Amino acid sequence: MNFPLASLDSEVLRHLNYSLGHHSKTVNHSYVYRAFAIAVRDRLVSNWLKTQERMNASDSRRVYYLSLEFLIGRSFSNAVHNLELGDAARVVAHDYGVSLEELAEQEHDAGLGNGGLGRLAACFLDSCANLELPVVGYGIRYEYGMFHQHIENGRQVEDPDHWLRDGNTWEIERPEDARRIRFYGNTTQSIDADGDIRQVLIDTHDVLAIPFDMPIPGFKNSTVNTLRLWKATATDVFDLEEFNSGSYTEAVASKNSAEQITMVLYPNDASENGKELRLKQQYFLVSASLQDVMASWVKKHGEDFTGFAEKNCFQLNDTHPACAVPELMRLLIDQYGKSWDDAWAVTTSCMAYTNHTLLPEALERWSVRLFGKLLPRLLEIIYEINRRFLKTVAEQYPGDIELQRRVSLIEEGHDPQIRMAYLSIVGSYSVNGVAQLHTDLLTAGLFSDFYKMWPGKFNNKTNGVTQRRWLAHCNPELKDLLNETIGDQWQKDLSNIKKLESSAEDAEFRVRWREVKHVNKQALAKYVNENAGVEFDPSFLFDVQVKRIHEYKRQLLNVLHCVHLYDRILAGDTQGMTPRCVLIGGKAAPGYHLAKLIVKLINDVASVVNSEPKAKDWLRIVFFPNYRVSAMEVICPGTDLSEQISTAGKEASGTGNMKFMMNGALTIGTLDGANIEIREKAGAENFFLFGLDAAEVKKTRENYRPNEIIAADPEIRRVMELVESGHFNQSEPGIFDILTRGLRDAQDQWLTIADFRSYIDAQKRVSSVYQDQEQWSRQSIINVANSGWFSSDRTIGQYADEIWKAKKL
Ligand code: 26W
Repeated sequence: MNFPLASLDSEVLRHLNYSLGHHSKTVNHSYVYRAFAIAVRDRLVSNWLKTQERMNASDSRRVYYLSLEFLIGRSFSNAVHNLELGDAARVVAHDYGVSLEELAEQEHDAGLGNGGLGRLAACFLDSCANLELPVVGYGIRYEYGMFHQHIENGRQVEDPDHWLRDGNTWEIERPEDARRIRFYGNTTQSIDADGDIRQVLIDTHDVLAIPFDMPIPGFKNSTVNTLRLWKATATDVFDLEEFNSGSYTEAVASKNSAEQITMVLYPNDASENGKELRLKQQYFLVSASLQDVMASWVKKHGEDFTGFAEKNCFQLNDTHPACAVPELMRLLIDQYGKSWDDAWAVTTSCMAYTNHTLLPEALERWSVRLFGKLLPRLLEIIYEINRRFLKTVAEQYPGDIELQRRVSLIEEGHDPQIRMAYLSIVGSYSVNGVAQLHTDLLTAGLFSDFYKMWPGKFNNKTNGVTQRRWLAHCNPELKDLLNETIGDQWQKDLSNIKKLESSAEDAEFRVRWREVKHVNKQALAKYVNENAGVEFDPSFLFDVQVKRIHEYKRQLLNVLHCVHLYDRILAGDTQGMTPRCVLIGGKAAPGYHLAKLIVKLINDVASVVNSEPKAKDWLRIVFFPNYRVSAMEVICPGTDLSEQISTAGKEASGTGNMKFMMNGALTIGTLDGANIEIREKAGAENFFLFGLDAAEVKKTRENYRPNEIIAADPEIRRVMELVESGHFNQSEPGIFDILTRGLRDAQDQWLTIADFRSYIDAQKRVSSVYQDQEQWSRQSIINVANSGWFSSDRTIGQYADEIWKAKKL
């Protein structure tokens, strides 16, 4: 099945004419982009269909990656790159008077995720396609993705992100695969055809799930995998009662309430807010996806599910899709008439769970009351799972009532809660953390009771990122230099990048290395100027922290350091100082007031510093608005110093840290998450370490006296006094008091003041190494040469071998 395609230029013209209805070549860039995108997409279609056939024919186990978030960003240049269409596309674009880069910028980011967890899912899909693994992503097609952020008077303002406004070339609607999702109602018993008692759900409110498929192209191979995103819509059977009572319009309007389910992505990345609509989204995704997978099983194997788990596996991206455990039980028992024991054997052999956070406030719990109202049958099943589980605990550890209370799937209290992480652990055969430290902390802390019961269930899979997006196509200058130096195999297999290491000692190579960085810094400076109106000087050190704004990530520590530099500049103490451009970017959850106040502080410090003539030659600060995937593609190639400064024990892994490393930045960081592994691979001498480690953090909390630290260190004291005096915001006295009081509070969870001195000293080491450009280049090259471990191809290889037991197509 090869569909004949003409040359790219005639295909683009044909789509401009016949798909979009435009005739001239002077049409606007948006239409040219769309014609291009369709022409590129056409080149994926036959391999896409073939990949589906190969998947159906293969007897490998198939994997379904269930995630409420896929932060894929743009697809156009990714597809052009993977199909090796770059040269041809450049020429055709030129005919339309536009560069390929300008065309690419026409595409809206698919911002269907918050941050790390969603972007990881996108990198994983890319790696699965590169490795030709039979993996399908299942997610939600949010009408509105992550909000757009702009800054007004230093504060974050959110605007809706209607990313589908100009259409989405990369999706194909498949109404024939629609699934019915049932909410609310009551459970009752009935007798089935065999005379057996069955639980049935009646009086439900039903919604349809319509799939939209997006192609995920492999790199220079013929594999095109699928990301299937579900959209909610009304069933066309209208509510008869409403209909007959003359409420025709009301009945039609109910369409609206169905479509609400997939209207908007929840923009919280660390605290679950317990909203019913969010639980609806979770169940909607899970039920539609499981029904989809089971329907294709039944088509091939009939209703015998004994071999199902051997051939199918569901990876749960955090607990957001944890309803998959009781939903698979429900489908097997209620729909296909299986016994509890058979259903449980299948379920616990095909579910695997990844945890992405240690923060207690991010651990999902659902009120039993709310859950039982929305999903009454699932609640019954969860109770039964728990009853049986606690019975085995009682048998294994007789008399340990306290243990039973601790591990129960239900947290008792005046408003009992379902613990979704525990449900996921009990229902899965594999539980993993996302960096070695994170996994160690999980098994020793949060999940220790379960680890003692089932040590073999737990494993680590250190995160990774795709070097195709995060090196080859975001940093073409470096790509070319690498290809010339070590060949181009690293794009397929990043372990090859180790060959670069010897070039660190080659002085001519280091000159070229710096030339590449310089070009990227110029591009970043231009981008900063266009988006934030601040001039960055490419001869300064570019010091960057971009990620969600959160107390534990300690953007505050970064700002305090900026204030310290500013204080030194004002005092004329610039001995040994290195001129810096500091860039901070990221979104705060709309309801997270402290995080929003941190954004305001960064902006206010930036505006005072940037308008101080004495600071001009030493320090520029910018808060970069609306940080997103496509912004990172410009930011990471131009970065010298990567800020990874979370309180040790809080950042599960981090993945931005890996993108910066691949692009030649050096890291200043704590012993947290994957920073530890980055430092191990790069060598301690090529990493700027500071701060308490996770064990010390725990110990320090017992007797923490930040005020004494502040009083004893004049430099720190002056920084606090500058902020507290209102120097950075004269018109709103006391506005930052909540922040400074938090820093001085003995209960401060994040120990910012405890790490401040060590951070200042590490930044001094950064400054002095940067002044030796030869040394900086050596260390930068060594970092890149040792970034092979952080390819998501390595991570996915481990998931495939150790958890999924899935084989290459
Ligand atoms: C709405 C509730 C909620 C709660 C937690 C939404 C999202 C979360 C995620 C677990 C937050 C998240 O993105 N975690 C990040 O996952 C990355 C990929 O594993 C890690 O690299 C980051 O360290 C971790 O913070």
